[in-house]
Amino acid sequence: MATNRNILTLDEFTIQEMRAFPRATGELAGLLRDVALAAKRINLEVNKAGLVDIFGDEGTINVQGEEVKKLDVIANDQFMGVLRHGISCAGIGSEELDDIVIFDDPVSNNAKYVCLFDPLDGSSNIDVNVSIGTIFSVYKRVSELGKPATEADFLQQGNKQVAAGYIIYGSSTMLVYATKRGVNGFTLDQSIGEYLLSHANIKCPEAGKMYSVNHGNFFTYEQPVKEYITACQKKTKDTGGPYTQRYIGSMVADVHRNLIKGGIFMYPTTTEKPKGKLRLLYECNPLAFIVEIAGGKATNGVIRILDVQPTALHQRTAMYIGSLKMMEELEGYMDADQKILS
Ligand code: P6P
Repeated sequence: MATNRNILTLDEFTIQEMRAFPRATGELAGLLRDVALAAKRINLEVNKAGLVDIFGDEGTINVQGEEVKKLDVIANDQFMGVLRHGISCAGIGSEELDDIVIFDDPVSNNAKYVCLFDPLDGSSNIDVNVSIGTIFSVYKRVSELGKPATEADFLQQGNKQVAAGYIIYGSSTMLVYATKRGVNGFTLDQSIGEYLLSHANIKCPEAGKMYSVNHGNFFTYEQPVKEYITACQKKTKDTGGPYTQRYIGSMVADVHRNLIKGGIFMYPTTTEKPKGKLRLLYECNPLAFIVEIAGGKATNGVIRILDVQPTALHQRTAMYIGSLKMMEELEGYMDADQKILS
């Protein structure tokens, strides 16, 4: 396929963005370049994951004499490697690691940013060839430059993010990232190994007709959520239903679809998971940042996801995210319930 010279690569785009901020140091652009490089390498591993059985099961030694690792671990190692050896990141928090990792070397201690990520969300779907994703979140440090990053750098509210994004490994590999200036999507052109700007200035449709939830947990959801889900299935004047139900079981894929086409994704608390299943810092905050910059909304059922004050690296939360009007419909049921309870 001839490459259209008018389509910006990710690097060209981030450099163009830097020109809008003469005081920009290029550190954030560098961090995004590091993330994009790691994602290219992960993409190669994801694409051949189906072949692992030919080369040997996880934990065994494959025909190349290498230990076969879980894809989550490979992805985590890739991100940690590029960020540790870059110049923009002072430390990371990862779904795969119990604690934050502070890079604590002279260059990293002078880096402005810290990064949190879920290296491979939905990885249980790999063996059935369903789309999976990487989610990342970038904060400007609050700790003193020149010294090692601290836990406080990572436990900031989501509304303090300077950038957030995801890579979806699906029918194509796409990197979507947001800063306060907007949300942009880049599709990987494998023939030249470059991400090309394919979805400029993404806006989340204000209304949508798709709702995404695990119906298997329906009877454990709180009453307002059950009422909203039921309304989605009925044609009523206020919901405009019946809607289409789509649930991939990979949050990046479900949220990406809703970001582009409109819709709502819900992962409520359940009796088994009274604090929710999804992780606040490296799953919900970055996706909430992206969707809100694109004009959508994200809450935990009580307040904005981005306003939750984190207290722990791996804390969980309920998550409701998507098109503004669908979120407002859902909140209508929640508010009505609160009035009854109050
Ligand atoms: P359930 C994947 O494991 C994940 O963290 C999200 O990507 C996904 O939306 C959710 O869990 C699916 O969870 O309980 O419906 O299988």
